[in-house]
Amino acid sequence: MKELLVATRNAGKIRELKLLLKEYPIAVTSLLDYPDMPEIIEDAETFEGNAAKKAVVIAQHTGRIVMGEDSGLSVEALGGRPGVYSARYAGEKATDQQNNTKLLQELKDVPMSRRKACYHSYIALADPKGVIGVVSGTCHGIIATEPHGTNGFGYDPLFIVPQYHKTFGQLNPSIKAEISHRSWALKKFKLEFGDYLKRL
Ligand code: ITT
Repeated sequence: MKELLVATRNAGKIRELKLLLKEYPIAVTSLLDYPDMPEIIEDAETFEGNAAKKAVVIAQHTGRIVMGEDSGLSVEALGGRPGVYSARYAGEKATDQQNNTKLLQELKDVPMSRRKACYHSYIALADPKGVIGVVSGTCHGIIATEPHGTNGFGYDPLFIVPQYHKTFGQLNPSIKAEISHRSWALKKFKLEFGDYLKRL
């Protein structure tokens, strides 16, 4: 079977990307399948820059076409933080739970009316010559005052989806696959770069 290598070590992302790409007859693999790949320093100031860097570093190392995804949460009352630092919000090796605790702490005096947030996903495709393209998607929500549910990953137990009055932690993964930032980015990706997936 043909293979698409995604330059990520995040198991939650990999699970979602596999579900979102399931109509293609390709095996979606990640850096967890290739432990000897180089470390990628995420030093760009934008999601787009980091997504491109992940894809290019691994494409140049492997000589293959590679997908990179950079994502995060922007909270209005925090001026857009944690943003590109979402994975390391509570520290360099922070767990999802530590990041969620920090977010709740920072928002402890903020009323529901001011807890608007937005997830962003940027997906890049690269070959050894460089970036082929980058697409993005967003998903709007509200940050809960305590965690609910265990589905998803990252900030999902705190991310209330207004149309369902539930967090992504509570909602079925099939619903997240229809409306998430990652799913919107993937929809664009399929329109713009679907041919690359067929020619892998
Ligand atoms: P890779 O760089 O290896 O892909 P990472 O976890 O470091 O893994 P990012 O730098 O893109 O990935 O950080 C994304 C963080 O944003 C992630 O760790 C979560 O904290 C948060 N995040 C992104 N998408 C999310 C989602 O769908 N649900 C919950 N949290 C999400």
